[in-house]
Amino acid sequence: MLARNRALANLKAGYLFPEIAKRRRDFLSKHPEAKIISLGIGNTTEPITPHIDEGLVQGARRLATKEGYTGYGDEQGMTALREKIAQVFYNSLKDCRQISADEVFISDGAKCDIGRLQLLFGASVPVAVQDPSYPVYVDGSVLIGAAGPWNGTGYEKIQYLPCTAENNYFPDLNRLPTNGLVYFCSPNNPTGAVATKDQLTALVQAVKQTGSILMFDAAYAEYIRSPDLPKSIFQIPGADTCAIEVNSFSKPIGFTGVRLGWTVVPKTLVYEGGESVNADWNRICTTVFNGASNIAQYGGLAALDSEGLKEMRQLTDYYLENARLIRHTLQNLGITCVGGDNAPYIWAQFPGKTSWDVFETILETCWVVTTPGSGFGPAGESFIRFSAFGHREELQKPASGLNGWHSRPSFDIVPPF
Ligand code: PL4
Repeated sequence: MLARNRALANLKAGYLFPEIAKRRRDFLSKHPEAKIISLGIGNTTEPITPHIDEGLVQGARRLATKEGYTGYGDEQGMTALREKIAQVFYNSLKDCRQISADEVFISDGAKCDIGRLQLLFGASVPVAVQDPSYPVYVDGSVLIGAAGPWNGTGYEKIQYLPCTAENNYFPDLNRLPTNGLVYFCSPNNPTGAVATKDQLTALVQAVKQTGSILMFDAAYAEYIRSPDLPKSIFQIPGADTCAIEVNSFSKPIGFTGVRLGWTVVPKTLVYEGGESVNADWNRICTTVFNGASNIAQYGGLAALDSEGLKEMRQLTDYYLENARLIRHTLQNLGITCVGGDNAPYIWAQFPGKTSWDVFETILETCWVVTTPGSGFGPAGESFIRFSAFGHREELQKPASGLNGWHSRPSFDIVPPF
């Protein structure tokens, strides 16, 4: 009988987000009367805005005409969309390295790209991640064999880079691996921290000095409101010779279900032997990916004209206002938290408790689903992530306290939160 892929056996328990969904279902089966508020999985809740929706509708209508019908498209995406992404998200940014359309690869989302990008580097690459971080970086590394089994505190061979209150959620760059792959996410999921230009400059220099490649996840860049904070790694000098950027339409325009993202692989990025990473990524995309949905790409094009960009701004403003309300509520309860000003996540600390215990308490007493910080890495223990993706009316009953989020006992009767 065929043996199981050993890498799969190395994965600890289930993937974080289905586990949260399961606990929510279990709670509801015991308490069908509960009106759950979901601030757990970072899943958008507001409708797709009218102009962008019209882009999708027109894209679908075209397919019903002889002139407009298209079947398989280019695996790399529509040229018009690649050009528009380069122009809107990079070439119009202050100090950004100019990006050409053939450095932009359209995809069905950042998560899928992160999985496929690991094929570029294989099983023998040393991997470093911010701790805490989006679980796909680590779980994907385990799947490809670049990480060993769980040893009780972390996966073997993964270099965890703690990001804590003590280092202001920016890691010690002396701990980067040599000739390795370094995952970095800013605005950060889950802490909400956004790296400054100086911090990213130091990161790029350290990555270059160690001969590594930086995998920069900018999925939340459109939540940045402070004008001095970089939205792309390509605003940092030298990044075009050491970095790849993944990004997504999920969070800025609610395409979590529609599925559309992109990756920028500069043509100036080469391996040790001088071979082009862009050419290899093109080879991988054309081999194991068949292109993003053409309807989704028409929606993406609509999102990048002036009306679409206005809607993107309004939608991200909406979730940022949710974040402000959540953070205000938590702070009024005396809970220490960060994030939420340039990111849709609030990172709240519950000293002396385990994340899963706090998760259960909040669920049972407040009917609020959150995400336990320990699910993002060892340094996330005793933290809870609150997502700002939710309906405003649920957060505003009243906005003065978590006891307004439901009709049952509340946080403030569960000391010592
Ligand atoms: C739940 C840093 C959320 N089932 O939608 P995509 O694939 O373009 O983007 C996924 C993604 C990429 N990079 C970062 C992210 O935070 C996310 C989405 N993360 C979360 O709650 O942390 C959704 C998670 C989804 C998943 O597993 O991604």
